[in-house]
Amino acid sequence: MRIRAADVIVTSPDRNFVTLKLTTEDGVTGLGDATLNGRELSVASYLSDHVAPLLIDRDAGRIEDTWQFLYRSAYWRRGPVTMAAIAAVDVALWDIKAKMAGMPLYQLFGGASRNGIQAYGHASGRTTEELFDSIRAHREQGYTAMRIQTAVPGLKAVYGVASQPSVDGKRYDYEPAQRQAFPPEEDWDTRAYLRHLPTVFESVRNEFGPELPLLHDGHHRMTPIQAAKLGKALEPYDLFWLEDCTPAENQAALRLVRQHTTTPLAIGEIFNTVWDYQTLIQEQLIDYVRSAVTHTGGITAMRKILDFAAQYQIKSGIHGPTDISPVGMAAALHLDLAIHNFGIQEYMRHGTATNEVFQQTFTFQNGYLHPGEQPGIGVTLDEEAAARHPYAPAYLPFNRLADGTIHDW
Ligand code: GCO
Ligand code: MG
Repeated sequence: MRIRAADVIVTSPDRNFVTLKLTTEDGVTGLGDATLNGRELSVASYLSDHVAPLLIDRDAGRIEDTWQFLYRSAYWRRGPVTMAAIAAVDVALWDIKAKMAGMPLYQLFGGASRNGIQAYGHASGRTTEELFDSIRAHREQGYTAMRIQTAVPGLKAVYGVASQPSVDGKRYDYEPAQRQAFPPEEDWDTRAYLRHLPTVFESVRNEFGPELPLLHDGHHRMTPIQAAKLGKALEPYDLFWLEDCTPAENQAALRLVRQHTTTPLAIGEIFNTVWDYQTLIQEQLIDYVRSAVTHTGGITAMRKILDFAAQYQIKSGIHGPTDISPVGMAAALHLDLAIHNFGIQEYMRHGTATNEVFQQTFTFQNGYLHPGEQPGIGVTLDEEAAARHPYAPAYLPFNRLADGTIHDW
């Protein structure tokens, strides 16, 4: 079955998304997510200028061969733009293959290994009171695990903390990228954060008890020794994981953190190939793999990373913020359901406009996600609705210290 068309659709319902739609000679379509937050148009160009022309007349069934062709023939390997583009092609081809087989995609991976996929939500607050309200609101929505982020005394705004409860007064979600022409500037002070955070976890445990799985994202801001200190300080509060405690490109840094703390570690949302995990997995320096299907070369590559991790008792924690489109989320859910070494799935729900553009069969009930039983990945794109939301420039923020130095964030 030959590929006849490869269309790149950029749309901005609530936020920007880049989607690849492949159509075969028989009219079967497949979707892939190529959204790279704040750099969306670079992947759209990579796909439409350099990849789409190479796909026409290729056999849609040759997924592994197409992956290897795109990865190796480009000569310039790895990198977020390349790997997001390859991911979109890969997921679209898996979608087509599963539709042709008449099965939901997870069946092609060996079928379900569990009944549902435990998800964690993003509880946050500027104050303890707001944080507690957010935890309660997430519980009402069914979440059984939560990431905890708060403001830090003395800092104006902290990434990952909702700036205010949204209109229904119940959701405390934040949007990673702001629709503005320049990245928003935030301030940062690691010592103030290290002093404050353990007190937040202490009050959450006192209020909500020992059972609720709690996660935290350090967002690459600490040095190895600071991360080690935080991991140790948080041990009494029994975290499910501490995420991105140091800038992730230095894998060896995690050795030092690991020597000092038993707090489980998760890393990898900015990684894009298995090579970024080589030391971390082989030396068992982490507990959870955080890559997104969308940013890591798709399902073909993600399955290999997770199988590698499984040999070392390392589990999945697939990235699922709002900048992963419903197409990228659905792809993750089919993997989550099928693999043995599933850990947890991040799930920040999308807004109404996004759900109108991307119609989904996946469900979220009693804290568990399920990809649904429709053949393929279970997402359709309403192209007329997509056209009503043109691209709008949006940027992630960045950090400066009190003296003006740019810091990791
Ligand atoms: C997370 C993240 C996100 C990312 C965002 C970048 O753990 O969900 O850290 O908030 O920063 O997805 O685009
Ligand atoms: Mg993160």
